[in-house]
Amino acid sequence: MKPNDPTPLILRSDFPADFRWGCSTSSYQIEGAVLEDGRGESIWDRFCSQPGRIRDASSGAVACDHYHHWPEDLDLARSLGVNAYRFSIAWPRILPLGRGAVNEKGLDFYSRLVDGMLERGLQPWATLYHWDLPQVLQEQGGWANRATVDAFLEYTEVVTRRLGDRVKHWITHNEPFCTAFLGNHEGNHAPGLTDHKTALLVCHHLLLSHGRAVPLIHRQVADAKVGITLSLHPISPASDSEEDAAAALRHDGLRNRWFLDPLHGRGYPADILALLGTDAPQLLASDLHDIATTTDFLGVNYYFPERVENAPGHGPIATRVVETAGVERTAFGWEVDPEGMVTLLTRIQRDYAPACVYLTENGSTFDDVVEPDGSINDEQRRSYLERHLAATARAIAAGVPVKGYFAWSLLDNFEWAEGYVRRFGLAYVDFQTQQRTLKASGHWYANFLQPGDAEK
Ligand code: IFM
Repeated sequence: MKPNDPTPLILRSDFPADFRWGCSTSSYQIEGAVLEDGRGESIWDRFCSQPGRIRDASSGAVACDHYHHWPEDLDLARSLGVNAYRFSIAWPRILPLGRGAVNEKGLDFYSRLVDGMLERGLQPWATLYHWDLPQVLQEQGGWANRATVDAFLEYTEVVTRRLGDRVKHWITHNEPFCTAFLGNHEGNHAPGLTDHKTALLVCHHLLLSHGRAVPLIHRQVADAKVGITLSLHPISPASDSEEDAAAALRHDGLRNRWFLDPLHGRGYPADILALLGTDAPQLLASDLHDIATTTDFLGVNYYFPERVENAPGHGPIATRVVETAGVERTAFGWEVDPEGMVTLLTRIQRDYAPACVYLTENGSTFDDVVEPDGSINDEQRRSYLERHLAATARAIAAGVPVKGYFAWSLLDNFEWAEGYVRRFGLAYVDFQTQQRTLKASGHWYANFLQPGDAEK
């Protein structure tokens, strides 16, 4: 810290010595090179090619061109002082047709990337599915087709066989809520469908594929640590009314418990099943047993809380998320609520007691301004980061076994339906020149992680 900086809210030394510090990225959001080295088409390539889908009519075709800039990007991660790097693997690079013929060049890319991490002291954390399904599988029904579960296992087997000697930390899925509901009910993510029943079936198959992949990864990878990453929200009623209290419970049922309950051996929540009626997925006998497989950690992505009101006629669970006036928000409109993270984590611990928790994503988007001297003084993002790290420490003090924190994201990147409008990076990316510049938030994180070094 410079001498006149305000007293820090939190220090690295407030965390356990073995706490894991990282940053996160995902394949389609940064890699680009979509036509290179035998990569097949993904559902996001197809979705982006459809007019009106992406806010700035862009795509991940080039993105951060990480496929070519990865050594520089790993150097950047190392300069932050993190000791872990979370990335995802693009299924269409490995199995361009979804299953069958393996594209060795795709595997070679991730093998080089993993070696690059290890050379720089970054523990690799691989996510197998961060939304880029091979398009050819979508044409056979995508995740609504139970056969996609088998295809995922085939893909998992191929990837873990090649990388499992060096990658020990595996995340099966990133945010199955988004894959299922944004992609198949709300239609604002690939593949762009708008059917609730389909979304529920997709969701079931995602969870099933997770449950079946975990033992497979353990068989393939000695000393593997395997988990799933969920996007979860603390949910509260918009008013003191009994109707809103009941609505908050229902909303929590579909948004949080729908995932946490079956993963922890309780099956799907009965109150929500009753409301879904014939939309509920049809299960085979062993499905719930398979989904409830033991995991080594739960990945939690925390961004914002949700306040909910009763909304008769608004979908099967009749709830609506309302915006509270006068609260701090990011440029996305997401409420900034570090204490909400403590509420969420202590609730997960109380109700589910997972083996341990990693915050696999947390971050914010603001409208960055590049100063004439080239610097980016993103004080709001810096403050967001500091306050959420302080919240993480409070959750640990409250007894939640949080073992690591991964900032979202290392780089500004392709933010899905928002295109390049939303910047989440600790490093600014000039998408014309591909120049990376660490923002003030990135410098702050490096300073936090390496006290003393940042002023050298
Ligand atoms: O960019 C996304 C990421 O892919 C998944 N979690 C939320 C981030 C911010 O929206």
